[in-house]
Amino acid sequence: QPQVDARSFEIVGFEVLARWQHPEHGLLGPQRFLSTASEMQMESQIDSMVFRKAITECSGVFSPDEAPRLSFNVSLPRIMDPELVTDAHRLHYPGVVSLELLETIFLEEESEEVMMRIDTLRDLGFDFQVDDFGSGRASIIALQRLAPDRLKIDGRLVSPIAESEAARQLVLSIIDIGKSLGVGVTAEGVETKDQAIFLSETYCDVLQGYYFSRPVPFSEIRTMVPTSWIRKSA
Ligand code: G
Ligand code: MN
Repeated sequence: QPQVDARSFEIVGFEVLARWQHPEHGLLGPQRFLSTASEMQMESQIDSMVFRKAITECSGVFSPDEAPRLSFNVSLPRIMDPELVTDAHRLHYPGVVSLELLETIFLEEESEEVMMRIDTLRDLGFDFQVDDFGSGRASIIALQRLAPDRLKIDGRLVSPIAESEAARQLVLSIIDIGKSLGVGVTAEGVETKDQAIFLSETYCDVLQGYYFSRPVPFSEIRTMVPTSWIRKSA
C-alpha cells in the first residue's frame, strides 16, 4: 500500500502487507490468520516469507537511485529471530527498510534484551516505526528509550477528524508527541479528502489510506510510480 508525502501527495514509500490467497475463502487479510499463526508459533516464518519476497521483488523492479522506502510489520518473535540479521546482510535493498513495531511489543516487554536487539538491527541499517500509535498503552519513557524514526497514528484516531473538533484536537495532541520526540509522523487510515487536507496542514509528514490507494498486488505498483523509478531491465 502506497504512503504519500503529506504536502505533495506523491508516493514516498510502501507498506508491505501480507495476504493469503486461500483456495476456498479467497483473499484473506492478516486478521484472518495471524492469531492462529501466532498460536502455532509461525509468526516469524510468515514475517520472514513476506520480507524476502518483497525485498527480492522490489530490488528487481526499482532502480537503485530511486528505490522507495519499504515498511514491514514485524512481530516480536521476528525481531528476536537471528535470521533477520542474516536476511539483512544477504538481501540488499538500495532504499530505506523500515520495521513497524506495535506499541504493545516493546511496552509490555520491558525486556532490555528486546531494546538491545533493536539497537543491533538499527546498526544494520533498519529504521523503526511505532505502528498503531495511540491504540496500546503508550509509555512515553519507553518511547524515548526506543527512539523510533517515526510514529504511525492509528487509523481509528484519524477516521472521525472531519466530523469532530474534539477528534481533531486529539489527533493534533498525538501528532505533537511525535513533534516533541523529533520523529516523523505518518497518519494511517486516511479515507477522505477532508481528512487528507486537514492532516497535510499539521506536522504529520506522511499519509496512508484508501483515499490515496487501497493495498494493491505487487504487479500494479510499477504503474503507480514515476517511470524513472523503474529499472531499465525490469
Ligand atoms: O496494523 P497495521 O496498521 O499495519 O494495519 C494495516 C491494515 O490496515 C492493512 O491490512 C490495510 O489493508 C488496512 N488499511 C489500510 N488503509 C486503510 C484505510 O484507509 N482504512 C481502513 N479501514 N483500513 C485500511
Ligand atoms: Mn503497519
